[in-house]
Amino acid sequence: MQKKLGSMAAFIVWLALIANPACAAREYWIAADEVQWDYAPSFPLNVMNGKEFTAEQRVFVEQGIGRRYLKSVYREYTQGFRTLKQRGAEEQHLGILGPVIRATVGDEIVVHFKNNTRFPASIHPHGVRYTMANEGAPHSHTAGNEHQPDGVVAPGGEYTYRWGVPERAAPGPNDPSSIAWIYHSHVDESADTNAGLIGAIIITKKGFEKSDRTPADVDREFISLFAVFDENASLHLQTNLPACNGLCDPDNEDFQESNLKHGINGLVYGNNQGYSMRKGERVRWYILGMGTEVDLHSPHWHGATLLHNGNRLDVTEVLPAATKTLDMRPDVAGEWMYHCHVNDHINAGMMTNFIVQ
Ligand SMILES: [Cu+2]
Repeated sequence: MQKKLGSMAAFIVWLALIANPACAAREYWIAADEVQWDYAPSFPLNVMNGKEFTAEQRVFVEQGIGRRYLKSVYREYTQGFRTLKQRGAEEQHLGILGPVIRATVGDEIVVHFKNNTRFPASIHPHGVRYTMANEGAPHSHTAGNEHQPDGVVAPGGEYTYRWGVPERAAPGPNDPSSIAWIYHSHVDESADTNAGLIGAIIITKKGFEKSDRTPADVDREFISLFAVFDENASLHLQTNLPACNGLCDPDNEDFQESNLKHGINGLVYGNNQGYSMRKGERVRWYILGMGTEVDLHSPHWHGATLLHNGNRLDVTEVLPAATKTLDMRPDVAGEWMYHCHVNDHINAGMMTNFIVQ
């Protein structure tokens, strides 16, 4: 009888656990895939002014390898990696970024990862709670760690990461109802991220989440990665070299310059066309940075202002691997410039438009 009651109690606890949405598993199927990426599909036109690219701009879209490169990107699949998920209109702005991973406090994030690229890869998350086996970064093998898994995945391999979402991964007292963290491959960190293996995790404050974990108090969310993709430092430089015309010496400074892609989500000179919203909406912007010393960016929105943790601004700043969450209430319709305000980066194409209807 005692035993029966015990197993009954265990069954009730198990039932409560699976029925309790506070313990939900947020399950994703994400692969690292090789794709041919185009930084400026509008070529030969610059979307910002509808005119042909100038000689100065052609350095970044035509010279050297040009505008199309082999890259590694994270892509989302249906369960069991059966089919590639197509992106909807609201995800168009994500560009080269991987799928958005969403959760709230108490959830467990479960990411089934498959490496379809020719190099080892991983998913290393920022902010959430992980053990060393779920870190997605190589460990020192000098300290008796030889047999401990680290989440680094060989070409063709698979791995399942499990990440917790405690309070310390969620918005703090001065944050809005959701915040962004970066995830990226961390085998050869610099080469992996320059190859394109990067995405965002959005954690919504407990009590503010909808069933899909988006925040209930905003109408629209956008993510922008301000980063200079350095194709000189990409995993795929050697593979991309045969596509080069003219000046193709990896040691030549002009060739190196042509491989610096100053983009917003990997798109230059207005080619990110997904930032579309309506007047009066509550719009949330998540800004991500990545890169090296040149990656000090100052995103600027024309025609609107934003709130960042209680401070008003129309320009913010972001450094490599840092993130910011800002809220906007657009009040003037228009097609507004949205660009990095660093002069050198403006000239190199770190700009696009956002549209208020
Ligand atoms: Cu910049």
